[in-house]
Amino acid sequence: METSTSGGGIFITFEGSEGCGKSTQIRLLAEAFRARGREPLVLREPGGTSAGEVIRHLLKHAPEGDALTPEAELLLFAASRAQLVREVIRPALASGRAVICDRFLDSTTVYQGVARRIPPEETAGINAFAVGGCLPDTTFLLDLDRAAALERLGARGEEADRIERESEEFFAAVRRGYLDAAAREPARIRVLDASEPPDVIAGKIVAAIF
Ligand code: T5A
Repeated sequence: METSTSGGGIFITFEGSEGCGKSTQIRLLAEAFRARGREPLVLREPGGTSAGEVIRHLLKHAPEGDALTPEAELLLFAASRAQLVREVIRPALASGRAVICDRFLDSTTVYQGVARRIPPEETAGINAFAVGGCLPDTTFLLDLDRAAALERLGARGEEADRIERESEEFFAAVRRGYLDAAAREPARIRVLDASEPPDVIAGKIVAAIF
C-alpha cells in the first residue's frame, strides 16, 4: 500500500472501544509482517515511553487519577502522545519501519472530545499540536456493540480501570463518535465488524495492507 509518511515507513493504528479485539489483531498483523521478513514496531497508547508509561498509570489506575478533570485528562493523553511521536514513532518511520500502534489521536477525538464533551475544535487543536504532522497512513476501526465487548472483558476476568467504569451512555457516545470519525475520513479509517472471528478480520486487514 502507498504510504504518506516520510522516510519509507508505514504507520498503522487500531481503534475501537475496550474489548473490541485491537490487541488480538495487532498480534496477527505483526505476525503477517514477520512472515514477509519485516519486524514491525508495536506500540500502545497511552504509554510506549518511560514518561508515557507513568502517565498511563495515572490515567488508568492511580487513585490520584480519580479527580482528573476532562481537560487535564485530555492534556495527559496528548503529552504521552507528543513524547511517543518524537522519541519513538518518527525515528522508526524515518528508518523505514512499519509502526503499529494500539490507539492514537482518534481515541482522544472520541473519548475526550465526544464522550467527555470537550469542544471538537479544542480537541483537534491539541491533537494537532501533540502529533506535529505525524498522522497514521491507515487506521482500522474495530466496531463492536457494547454487550459483546462486555462479555469479552468479563471473560478476561480483570478488574475494570478508571475509564472502563464509565456509564453505558459514555460508551454509546464512544461508538457513535468512532463511526462519525470514520465517515469524515473514509480514505484513512476502515471500519471492520469486530464480531467476526479473529482470522476473518485479520484476513481483511492483511488484504488492505499488503
Ligand atoms: N483512552 C486512550 C482515551 O480515553 N483517550 C486516548 O487518547 C487514548 C489513547 C486505554 C484506555 O485509555 C482510553 C481508552 C481506554 O479506556 P487499554 O488498557 O490500552 O486502555 O485498553 P484498550 O485499548 O481498551 O484495549 P483492551 O485490552 O481492553 O481490548 P482490545 O485490545 O481491544 O481487545 P483484545 O484483543 O484484548 O480482546 C479482548 C478479548 O476478546 C477476545 C480476546 O481473546 C480477549 O479475550 N477476542 C475475540 N473474541 C471473539 N471474536 C473476536 N474477533 C475476538 N477478538 C478478540
